[in-house]
Amino acid sequence: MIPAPSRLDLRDEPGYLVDGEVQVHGQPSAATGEHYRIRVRAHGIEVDAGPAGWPRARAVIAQLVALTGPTIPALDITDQPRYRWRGLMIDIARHYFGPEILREVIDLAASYGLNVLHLHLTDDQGWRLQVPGRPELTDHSGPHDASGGAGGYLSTADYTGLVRYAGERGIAVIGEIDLPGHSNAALHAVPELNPDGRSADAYAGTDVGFSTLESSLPATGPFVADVLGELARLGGAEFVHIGADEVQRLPAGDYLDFVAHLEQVVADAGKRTVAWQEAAAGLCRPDSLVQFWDCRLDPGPVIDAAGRGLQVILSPAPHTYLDMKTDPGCRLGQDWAGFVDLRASYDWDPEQTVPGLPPSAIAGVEAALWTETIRTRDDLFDMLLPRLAAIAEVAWTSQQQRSWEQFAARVQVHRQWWRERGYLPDASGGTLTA
Ligand code: TNX
Repeated sequence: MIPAPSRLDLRDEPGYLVDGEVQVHGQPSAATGEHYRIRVRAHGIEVDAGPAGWPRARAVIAQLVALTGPTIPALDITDQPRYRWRGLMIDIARHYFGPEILREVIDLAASYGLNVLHLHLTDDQGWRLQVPGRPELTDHSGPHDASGGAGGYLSTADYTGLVRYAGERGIAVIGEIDLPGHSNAALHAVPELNPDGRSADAYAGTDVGFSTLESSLPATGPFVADVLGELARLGGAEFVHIGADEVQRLPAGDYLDFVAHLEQVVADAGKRTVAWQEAAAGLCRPDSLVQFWDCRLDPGPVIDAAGRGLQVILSPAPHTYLDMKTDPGCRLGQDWAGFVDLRASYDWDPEQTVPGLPPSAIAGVEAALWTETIRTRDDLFDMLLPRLAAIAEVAWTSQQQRSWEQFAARVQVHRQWWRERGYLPDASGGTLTA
């Protein structure tokens, strides 16, 4: 047993994570990937990792120190993730959450080995990313939210600051500008995007599907190129998310043509496209990704897209939608996909989620926290925990190595850690012990 350090500085360079009595040494190996090995011995902690494995090893050591108390048992851990896409989506459009809270979210996601933070930046209720050259977007559609309260937006400096902060923790930021639907904030801010040339009213509410851009209007092409181009320029990942969900106001053919156009704009900006499931039949490039979410829809187009070489991210709502209530008494959330309790978020197999989808087409798993009913920082963490830990384990660990009973027992230990880190109020264990 080795005395735990009194101080653990996770910002240090790989190789020396801690000072004091426990040292970490080892060099990044030449192999690619996120694998790592940790050996805790009397003389210190040895880490060996692939180039992307260091943040994972650091997070595990931090967990060990936090959870095992004043001594760390001698042990060996060798691990690598099941899936290469392990994401969390946060909707900052319905209710705005700024850089400070998002950094806390990044820290939490990093603790559980996630590697993608997907930010849903625009929707009917608000536009949350500064776009230089188009100040009207944030001037007119930044200042309010889905409940008529004050909104906010990320400046380009805020955004690139988050990209950097996340990157230091092994997390890529994927921005989403939801097009052509979920676009009332744009239609409100930019009159020329409306067929009658008049600004749409601002929208505070939670309906979906009522707004769309029209590709036939002269202002639409330049608008799309500007906003997607800016997102691509801000960097953070090789991907840009174009949304493309729930468009009820366009004929199917026009919608799919619009998707193909958006995908081309993203490619012209040097990035790969991610789009929600509805867009599957419109995506033409095999390097694009489809994000599955709605188990009620025909999965045929998603399976066909996989047949064309596209990879699929799995966000099945009955398992990964953290805006769903956990039970009828849950004070926050919706229930259109049923109740998503801890077991529902843990006890599922990505390979069984879309019947007919080959396992080789699965890029990974992403949890989603939509914020129609989530207004405060405490609401946010109350819905994230403990279910995010469950989804992280689904994304990280092979099916055979997972056990609901063992996980449920381990989560109890983590609750105290979350309280100590301020994610949960002292008396709370998250949504499930309300
Ligand atoms: C569906 S999932 C939506 C969102 C809502 C969410 C609420 C998806 C791509 N679209 O616009 O916020 O349900 O659960």
